[in-house]
Amino acid sequence: MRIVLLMFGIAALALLAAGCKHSSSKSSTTNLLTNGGFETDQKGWSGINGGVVARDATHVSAGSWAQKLTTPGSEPNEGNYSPPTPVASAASGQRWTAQIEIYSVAGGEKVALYIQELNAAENFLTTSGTTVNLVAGWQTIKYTRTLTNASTSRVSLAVRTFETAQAVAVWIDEAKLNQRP
Ligand SMILES: [Ca+2]
Repeated sequence: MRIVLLMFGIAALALLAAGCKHSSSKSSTTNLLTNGGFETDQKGWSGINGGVVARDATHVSAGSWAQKLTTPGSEPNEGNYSPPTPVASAASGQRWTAQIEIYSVAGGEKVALYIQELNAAENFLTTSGTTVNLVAGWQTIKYTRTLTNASTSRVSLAVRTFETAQAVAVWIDEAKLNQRP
């Protein structure tokens, strides 16, 4: 009887864990970036260097909502960055991939997709990425990096205008961060 009760207890715990929104269950193929689809809100996302982010439904890759990123064009490197907090298991030597769907109305913008390494206090340490000249419509940008900073314990994703000041309005959806084996 004790064994049966114990098994029931384990099953109940497993159900509780499965139903918990903050479950830390992870695998190498799981998207570890929370809220990359913007379906409810854009909690955790921020604009930086004048970049403004807003939940928007004008152009959507999946679901009903995307993020509209607007930059003023005052300087290069205007854009956004993602919430790093849920990705707490990053470490130097690990290989990570960032991926977004991004929409340009007419094309011509030059943007960078970055993986940012942060320490436990969420201070930025190392940023690296890939640059793309956008074409009109939806396109996928993907970037893989092996983390290098010994103090890295978190990663986040960022989209920025690159090299020159550009006033842009683009839409971002299906943002992902995956740890690769
Ligand atoms: Ca979406």
